[in-house]
Amino acid sequence: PRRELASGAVHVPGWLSVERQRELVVACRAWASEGPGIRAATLPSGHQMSVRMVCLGWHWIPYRYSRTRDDQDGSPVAPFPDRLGELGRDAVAAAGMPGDYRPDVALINFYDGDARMGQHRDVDERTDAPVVSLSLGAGCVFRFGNTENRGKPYTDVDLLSGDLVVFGGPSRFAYHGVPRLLPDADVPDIGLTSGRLNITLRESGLES
Ligand code: MD5
Ligand code: FE
Repeated sequence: PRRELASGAVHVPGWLSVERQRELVVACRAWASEGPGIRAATLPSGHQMSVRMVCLGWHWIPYRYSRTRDDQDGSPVAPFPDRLGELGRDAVAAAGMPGDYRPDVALINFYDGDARMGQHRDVDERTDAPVVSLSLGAGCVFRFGNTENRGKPYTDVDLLSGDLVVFGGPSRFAYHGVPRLLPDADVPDIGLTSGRLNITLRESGLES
């Protein structure tokens, strides 16, 4: 069952099996503990994000991509795994979208109970290919906005563990954010005792 939130934005609740969710949590733990580890990025304002992030393929720093972890120890970013490319292609197909999909970046966001993400647009990629979003663990309120400004109109959607959302077409550059997490109760046993993980897959459009 899939639901169009807006033109080009498709929500597939429970797309990931519990087994797949467990495997992804294990993988995220390994990615987050490799090299300099997971970090909360610092914005140009000097504020630190409350979300902690680890990147594969390209390292995101507000507001650019680098092959090296320039705001950590400068080490090369970990490679983008083939199996995430396959997962991304499966996801875009499940959303009913046509075309090749060749993601080369994964951004893995970890939200503890107090973390949130303010309204923003994802404009650091050099393509208009869709963004694939996979949610694991605690649910959240996802605020899906408009393409004009941070404010209204917006729609609040609950994203739960195992949910897929693909943002393409006219929804690719909409404002969006995560104002809060939902209570941890009712989260399936996937090896994540608290907090939320979100994996996004993207095409950077950058030269390798
Ligand atoms: C999250 N992450 O739940 C979200 C999921 C981020 C981020 O926002 O930048 O890491 S991705 C949601 C998204 C991506 C691209 C476009 C749109 C939403 N959109 O047009 O609404 O941690
Ligand atoms: Fe975003």
